[in-house]
Amino acid sequence: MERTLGILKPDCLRRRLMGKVINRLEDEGFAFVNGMIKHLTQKEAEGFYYVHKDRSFFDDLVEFMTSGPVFIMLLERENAIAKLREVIGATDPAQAAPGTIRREWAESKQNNLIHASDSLENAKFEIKYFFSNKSGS
Ligand code: FUP
Repeated sequence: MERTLGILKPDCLRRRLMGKVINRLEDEGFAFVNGMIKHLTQKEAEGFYYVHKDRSFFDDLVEFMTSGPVFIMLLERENAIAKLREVIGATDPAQAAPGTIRREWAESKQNNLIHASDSLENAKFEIKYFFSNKSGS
């Protein structure tokens, strides 16, 4: 079994889409190992998206990610990292494959509802970032 980190972003909570997205994740075979609702501080959002710090969209991304609470999910499934990426779809909802979460419900490249770790290395970093070692990674 593999673990990955997902985040339901502020737009997902504001639009009351958590239930729909969680339902979809469970239908895809993901088990919830841990989860928390958290309003990220600027420091937490900046640290989480550190790899993007030099990108033009970084400041807007941090502002958006701190604009309201998020739901941080520790998820488990076989091949969880790749499967979650597949289920959420491409960053830009307009480019995402039909049936993916972002294509179905997301509004824009920035307001794209959900984050998912994109590699084993990043999943380890991201799980530790929010859940430390208490819940295992
Ligand atoms: P993803 O892994 O699909 O979430 O996408 P990236 O890691 O490339 O980008 C992280 C977040 O930055 C995206 F979810 C949304 C935001 N972003 C923009 O706002 N504009 C862009 O052009 C690219 C990314």
